[in-house]
Amino acid sequence: MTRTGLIHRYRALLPVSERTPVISLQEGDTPLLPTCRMAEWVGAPHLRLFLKYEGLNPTGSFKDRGMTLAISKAAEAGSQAVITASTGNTSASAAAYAARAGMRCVVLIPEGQIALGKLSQALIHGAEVFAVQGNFDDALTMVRRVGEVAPITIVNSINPFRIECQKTGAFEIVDELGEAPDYHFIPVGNAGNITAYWKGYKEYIALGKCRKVPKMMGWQAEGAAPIVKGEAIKDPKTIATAIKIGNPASWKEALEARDESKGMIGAVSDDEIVQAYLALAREGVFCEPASAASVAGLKKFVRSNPALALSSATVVCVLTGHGLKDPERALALVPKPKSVLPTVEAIRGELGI
Ligand code: AN7
Repeated sequence: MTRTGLIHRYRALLPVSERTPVISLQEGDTPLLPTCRMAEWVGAPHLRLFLKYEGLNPTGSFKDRGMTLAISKAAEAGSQAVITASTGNTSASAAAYAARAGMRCVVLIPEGQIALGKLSQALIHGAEVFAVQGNFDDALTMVRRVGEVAPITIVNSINPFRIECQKTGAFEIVDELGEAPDYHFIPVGNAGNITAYWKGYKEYIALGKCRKVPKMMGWQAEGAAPIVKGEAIKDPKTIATAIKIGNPASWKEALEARDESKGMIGAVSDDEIVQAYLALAREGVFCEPASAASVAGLKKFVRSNPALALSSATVVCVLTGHGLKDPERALALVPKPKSVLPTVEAIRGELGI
């Protein structure tokens, strides 16, 4: 199949017309990777376990799914500038799509708290980046206020076109499996993605494209788990900077996804996230730490649900962003390369072969 981008591919199910200019980088159509040893690693060896590898989108995260429509609709409305608050990936995506559309892009990031890859993307695409002396929630509050008074389109997930096109992730999973999975594991930060996937599954079952919907299993980082705790967190803490969010914009919708699907939203520790991140890397899949929260969540869930340990259910874990986004985290977890003399003997000596 030729890559066309999401707006062309799912046009009939999106709010577009012939008048909508399509701003695309051929996003979507990401791999649904079968796993090798991960099912065993999570303690449920018989699961049919798949990884929706969203890191292979054009800017390296799932954010491109929603951004293609948000920027296209902004262009259709004649907007010349967009603004977003971001823990990194939204800013990278907004910057790239705005560049493509020839629009000005303004980005507010929490100072010193976003991964290097993401920052470099926003800057290289020419976004006007401001490091706010505060956290993501402070930055989002500012974006809402600026959006109210200035002629600029907000492209955070409070922009409904973002969620609307992110739902295509669910379409792709069902299109590929021929049915919805039994469980859908997903990291939760601002809670837009869990909202979008749930919308996608519900639309597909209404269209008769699947006969069931999955249980939506959302995972926050323990130090940034407002939905699990039931109250906003003033000073969220986690190494998974992408989901370091204390007051999610789509909180209510995430609870609906959880409750309507009979799923759950839980929390995993930074250590559990790191262990999943490393286990994924050991089978060739490099995602960013926040993404590994889905797999860490699955492992934790299996521990408290012995029935799942023996089950052959179909499970999809979404890996939301590429590992290259945060090279500093990867390097902090592994030994540095050893310096050797440029001789065969030196290498053989080191390797013992
Ligand atoms: C890799 O970029 O919020 O629950 O500003 O980058 O839909 O927020 C990123 C979120 C998961 C959480 N994984 O998704 C941003 C931003 C990765 C992410 C999430 C994010 P939502």
